[in-house]
Amino acid sequence: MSLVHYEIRDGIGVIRLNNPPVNALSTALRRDIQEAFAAAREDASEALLLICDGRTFVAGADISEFDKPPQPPSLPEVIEQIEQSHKPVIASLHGTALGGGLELALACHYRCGLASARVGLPEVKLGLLPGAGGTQRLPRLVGVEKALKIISGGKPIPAVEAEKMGLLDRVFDTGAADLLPRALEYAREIIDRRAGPRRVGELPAPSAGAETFSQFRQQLDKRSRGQLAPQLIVDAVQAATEQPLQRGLETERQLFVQCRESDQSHALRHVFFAEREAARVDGLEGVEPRPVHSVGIIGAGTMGGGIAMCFASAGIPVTLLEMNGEALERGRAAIERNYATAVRRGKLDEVQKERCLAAIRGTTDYGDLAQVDLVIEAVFEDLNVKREVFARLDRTCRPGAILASNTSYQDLDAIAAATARPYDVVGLHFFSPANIMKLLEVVRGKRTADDVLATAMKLAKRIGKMPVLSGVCYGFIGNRMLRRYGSQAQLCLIEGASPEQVDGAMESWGMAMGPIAVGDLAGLDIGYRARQSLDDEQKGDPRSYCIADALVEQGRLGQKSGAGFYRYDAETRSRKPDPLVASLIEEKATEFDVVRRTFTDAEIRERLLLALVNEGAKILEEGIAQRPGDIDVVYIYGYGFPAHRGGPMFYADSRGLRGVYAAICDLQAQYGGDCWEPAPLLRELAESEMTFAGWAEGNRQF
Ligand code: T1G
Repeated sequence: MSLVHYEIRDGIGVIRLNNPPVNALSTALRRDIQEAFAAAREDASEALLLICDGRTFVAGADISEFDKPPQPPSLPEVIEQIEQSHKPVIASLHGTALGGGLELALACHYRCGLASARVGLPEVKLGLLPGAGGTQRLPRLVGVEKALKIISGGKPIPAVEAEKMGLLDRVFDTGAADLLPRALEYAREIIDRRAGPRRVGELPAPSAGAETFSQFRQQLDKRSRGQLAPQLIVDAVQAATEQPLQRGLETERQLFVQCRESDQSHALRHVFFAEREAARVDGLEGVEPRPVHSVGIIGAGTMGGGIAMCFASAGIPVTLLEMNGEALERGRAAIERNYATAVRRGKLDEVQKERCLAAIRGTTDYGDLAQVDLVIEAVFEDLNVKREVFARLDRTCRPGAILASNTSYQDLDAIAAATARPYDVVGLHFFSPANIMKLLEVVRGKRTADDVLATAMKLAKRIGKMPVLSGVCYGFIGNRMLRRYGSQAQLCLIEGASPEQVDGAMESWGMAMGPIAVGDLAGLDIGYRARQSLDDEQKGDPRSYCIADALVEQGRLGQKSGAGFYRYDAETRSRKPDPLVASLIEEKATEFDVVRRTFTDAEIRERLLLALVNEGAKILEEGIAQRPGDIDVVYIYGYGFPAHRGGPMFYADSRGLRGVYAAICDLQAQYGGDCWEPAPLLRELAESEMTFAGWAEGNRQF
């Protein structure tokens, strides 16, 4: 059955695409488009209108086809056929016309659409560049500077802004139901004024001096360090200024293939699908979520306030409870400051800010939580405190209300046991700052009901979070792996590396921030306090926390106290090495009889990354995480792992598990300790020449 419907209405040939869910340009759709345009070439239509069914105009090439051999017709062929049409072709946009979708629209002679539509070339987010003329046609329409920013940034542009820059010719401020009639009117207008085809490819080649490109490359070096696609995008756009269209299109194609075959693009395409798969809980298909129309939050501190903002910004009324009026006031003031910052940064306007603030009602009375659909506890990270809160919620909240804990480490089953309704209890582990960080670990207790889980996963998307399911263990997925990673970083310090060498090694590899600086950012006192409630065995190797504890005892808590492992500039918060810390590290090495030595960056990376991989493999085989891709999503969105390296588990697969396993055995022989006890799953996969992804695929088939 064709994915394209064609009919002539008032002398206009309407070509309507219908390839759910996002009209991605699959091989079948490209073929059907080509046939529809061939048929329309000789019929009585005076102009052609390209429009889509469903929620959006074409959202791009079909990403799932990139790992398969290309099938004809290629998108450039289809685009060439459209642009060469002797009848005027009008594209009618709604939803998100992205990537190949926008390139399809650029092949048309005129572009109209809904004011609510957005257009963009997000290929760079997949480690790609526009491969169907975007780097050649866009600069001809909007100029080189704008084209470089749009393509290397990958962000969608609202239709009204696109119209201002000449990317769209007409914008309709109306609803989706009116799009077709308005687009037909616009097509009729073009016919009546005998405007004829207007080919973007025939516009004069854009011009820009060589310094435009060299300056832009320098800017890129800062913000997309080590990434291939942004650099090749500049090459492609520069070709548009130096070569005629056909030659420029060939150059673009070569650069596109180079990106598509790159490890970075494979990694980013893996992340694209892993994010979406992580939101699915195996076995929950068809389970009906419970409705959530109101939320209660306990604790108006940094976390509670940030969580309140997530719901208020999604239009869900919040009752924010604190122990007393003063604490409530402090919490509310912090929320107001955060919203004011968001307005200053253009993330929302004053009206939206006021609407969000009005959605948050403060109280000190538990009784005000009696009717809410969901309560999230974000109180002090102490099991007894949390159990008391849950026992009280159990007595207060209506039957069917979901009781969630934002705990980072405590045993969710022990918290649930404080209530008579453990099936209503779930973990919702937000990451600080909760109103900014996308990751949300949804923790499934032993007795969490399926519909409670389904509610949590759906609600996560509604508040703009990236949900990943975790089982119950110390630290769930992310913090459990972070503990291994952080310990290795500390051991490298006491054994001879400096804080700036450890952080430099990881940041030059692509981590957003090095582990030592991360500790200073979060606050060294958090780990210090958490360790007070652990026995020596639970604390682990004292060499991995003795330096941090000594710093806390000297009042050096990290950025918030102006000094931690580094000294911080009060204004810029930029970090500087501190000789006092270097001496403290030497003292601790002596105290623990550690003979210090020099480190290479490669050795630091090997220890920190393989610690993540080995713990991730243990988390997988214990069933704490559903899939290796889920672990990748956690580490990219919660801990700054470079997306263009795919996440810890994808990185291990791309290295080859035999080599990874052998390296971990070597580290075990050199250092011992349970960190380097190879995960049995890793050994098994290494011996059978498998990957984590292959293992997950096999699991899915059962
Ligand atoms: N190809 C294949 N599947 C896609 C897809 C695509 N381009 N976009 C979305 N899907 C699937 C997605 O996996 C999910 O599947 C479902 O659609 C709903 O997506 C030649 C080379 C359009 C803003 O990068 O940004 O064109 O999980 O959950 O939140 O130069 O999807 O339901 O089975 O994200 O409403 C460029 C990628 C491609 C756009 C909608 N285009 N997509 O968001 O739904 S490369 C993109 C998105 C290219 C050309 C180049 C979003 C969305 P499932 P969803 P959503």
